[in-house]
Amino acid sequence: MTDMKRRSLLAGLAALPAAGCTELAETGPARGLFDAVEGWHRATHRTLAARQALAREYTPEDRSPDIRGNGSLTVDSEYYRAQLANGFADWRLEVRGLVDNLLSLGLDEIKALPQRTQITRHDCVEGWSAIAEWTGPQLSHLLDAARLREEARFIVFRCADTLNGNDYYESIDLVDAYHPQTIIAHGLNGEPLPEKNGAPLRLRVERQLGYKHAKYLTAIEAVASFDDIHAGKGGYWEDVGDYQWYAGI
Ligand SMILES: Nc1nc2c(c(=O)[nH]1)N[C@H]1C(S)=C(S)[C@@H](COP(=O)(O)O)O[C@H]1N2
Ligand SMILES: [Mo]
Repeated sequence: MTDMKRRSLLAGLAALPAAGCTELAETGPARGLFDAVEGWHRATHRTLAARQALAREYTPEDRSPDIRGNGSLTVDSEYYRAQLANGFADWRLEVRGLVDNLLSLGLDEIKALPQRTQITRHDCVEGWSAIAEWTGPQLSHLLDAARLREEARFIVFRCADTLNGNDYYESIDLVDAYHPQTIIAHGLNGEPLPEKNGAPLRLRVERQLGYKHAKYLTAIEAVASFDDIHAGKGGYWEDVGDYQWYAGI
């Protein structure tokens, strides 16, 4: 994605009506159109601003005593078991799909990027919440390094586990992908992620419900649509369980 496109995405569209248009719209029927367009810009800007707002962050004392695991708590594959036993020394995270610069990153490289630490609340639709401290690079750094293409509209997260025989995966749009609290976490409460919570890497996307926070990440994929991915609804639970794709909180 170019800087231009990113800036307009992130700054909103409110600044668009240009001086020339204002003059044309001063009087007559163009006025109504102008008002409508301006109203649309304002509404778009408001929606975007709401989506960019930060999730609440907490203090260390607020942290829950334990972060229970949910969904997959372990990964069966031989590859994963060997990596776990080896401290994930050879684990790779790919950043691929609609990018100009395909990346394959080891944990050390991910830890060498600028890091963000945040204490946030996880909300699972099954009716439990937990507050924890998460650490990792912002997803925006990875996407910028991979140079997202213009056609990219969604970011898909591929995982190492299967649930009921299906690959777990998830996806978010670019507003959430570039949200400052969207990180690829390798740390939980100052320690490496335990297996039950998604070792060695999991998504934290703090303005979304729990099932969007993909664990056991193997790849981050930029796509234009979900049509060719599993059942086409953009995520494991969206495909099999009728959960909404947009799970904003
Ligand atoms: N790969 C993978 N990611 C996943 C799941 C899963 O089963 N597999 N479960 C999801 C659900 S429903 C929730 S609530 C959170 C739970 O995260 P936790 O296990 O760290 O509590 O992970 C989400 N991400
Ligand atoms: Mo969940």
